[in-house]
Amino acid sequence: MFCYQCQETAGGKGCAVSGVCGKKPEVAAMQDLLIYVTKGLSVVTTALRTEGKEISREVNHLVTMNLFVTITNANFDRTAIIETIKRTLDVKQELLMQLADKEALPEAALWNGDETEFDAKAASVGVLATENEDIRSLRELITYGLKGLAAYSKHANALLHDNEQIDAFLQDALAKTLDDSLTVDDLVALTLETGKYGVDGMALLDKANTEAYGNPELTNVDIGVRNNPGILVSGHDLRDLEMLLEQTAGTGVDVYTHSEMLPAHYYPAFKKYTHFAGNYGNAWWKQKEEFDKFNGPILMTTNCVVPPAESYKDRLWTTGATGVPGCRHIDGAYGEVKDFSKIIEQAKGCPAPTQIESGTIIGGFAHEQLFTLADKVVDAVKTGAIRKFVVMAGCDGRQKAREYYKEFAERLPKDVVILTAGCAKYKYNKLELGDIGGIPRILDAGQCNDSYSLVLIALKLKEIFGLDDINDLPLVFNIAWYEQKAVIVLLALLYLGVKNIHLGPTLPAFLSPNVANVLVENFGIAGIGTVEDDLHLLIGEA
Ligand code: FSO
Ligand code: SF4
Repeated sequence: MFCYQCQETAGGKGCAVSGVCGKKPEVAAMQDLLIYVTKGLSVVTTALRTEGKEISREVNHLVTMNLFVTITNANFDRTAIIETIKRTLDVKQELLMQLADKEALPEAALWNGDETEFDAKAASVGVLATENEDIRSLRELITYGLKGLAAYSKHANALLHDNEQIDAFLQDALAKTLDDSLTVDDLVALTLETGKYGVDGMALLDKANTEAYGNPELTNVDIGVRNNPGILVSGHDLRDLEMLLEQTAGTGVDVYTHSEMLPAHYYPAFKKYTHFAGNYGNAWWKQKEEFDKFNGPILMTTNCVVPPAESYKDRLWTTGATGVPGCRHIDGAYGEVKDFSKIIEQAKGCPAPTQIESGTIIGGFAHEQLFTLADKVVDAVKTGAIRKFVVMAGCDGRQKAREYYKEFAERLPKDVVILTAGCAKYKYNKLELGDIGGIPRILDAGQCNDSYSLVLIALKLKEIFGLDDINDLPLVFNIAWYEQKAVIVLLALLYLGVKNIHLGPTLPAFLSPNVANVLVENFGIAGIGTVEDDLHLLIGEA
């Protein structure tokens, strides 16, 4: 196997023996093959569009789901991935029959095989199949961005919002990662275009979420526990959470959020559920310890899943793109109501969660909520009460080096405000950082995809201050990344012209020295240094 798509990749270079995330070579192989056949399918759908034929939503959804399955920490179930490969090949064969011009199709578009051939094929189609390291780097950068875009699209699709342009781009770009005639410059341009669609994808999801559940608002979320049995919902899929809240109402079972599901509490529509108890635990990587103590069932709606300990394996359930061998999976197509009754039955027989924390955390500062505070914020900037904003969005992870982010937040001067989104916030969202004239010093917009809100806020401030360039704002970016959703957020920021982003705790292993140089020279991307140096560099602290 060879995988280097996430920040925790072995030795900062690549997982070649087994994944640091727990992905075994036999699963990695099937993920490589799934990507390959999905790229093949995308060549065919793109060619069909060129011939004026329409591609069905089901096919668009198959592509996004396949990419989502291969995101870090989403799916460890080889059998389920094999079934998905078979289905993708069947769909592709059908579509190939509709294609008039089959000349010049790449091998991926034509390849077909049965299960006995999958492992042999997988061995020749992984990341290292592209020999030129710059082309490989750009192809992977684009593919990872597309995985993130696919994940955000999938959540919008689950709320019955679709955007054919996004799907068409996604498939066209996947197809282009197979095209040997594209140069480094072509691929750099495609990388930025991927960022444009990243913005569109996040906008689509924002619209889907806010139309369904209202605009997030300032909310205090309880982090303690109640006395009833509970179900813990993790991941990013708000529609899954909604269905579970509906089905648990009146059953005596409470529902808690975990990690990236925390922002669900900020949406008005979920506040009516009196059994929606609070948030339990921290970022994804602490789940082994925390799931054990939760005592009740846990539903993983997306990544980040850590292969479970035996002690709670029978309480871990997956749905959507996620899968863990030996854990039960709940199916359900978009628009269908999933049946969570078995999880609820299990919960009824479980003890209440063990309390691990107490108190509340505050959040809900997505675009509309912040716009209502705009006057206050602008005044605070004008009077100098707020010196700077620092965007610290992104992911948390297990590496010690990430302590940097906690320390950076703690040591920020008192006139600096943190804008955050994603699970990165768990490094500092329980610190007492206080407020500036009633404006909390940590403004949490929501999930990683709600980085879109942070962009809207920045654009609004730019307008209010009458600036021509977003980079002239008193705003700096110190972002943490882990998996491929963070890649699409980064590409979206680059597309919007944001410069001098600091990205840590380490730069991606999949950036070749030349590609990294392009990012440094054109966008001023940099890694992180010591807390001391970066406070000086970013905030101007002596
Ligand atoms: Fe975190 Fe995992 Fe949201 Fe990621 S839970 S690491 S960037 O999936 O998607 O922030
Ligand atoms: Fe390694 Fe990350 Fe790939 Fe897992 S997802 S195999 S940890 S690079």
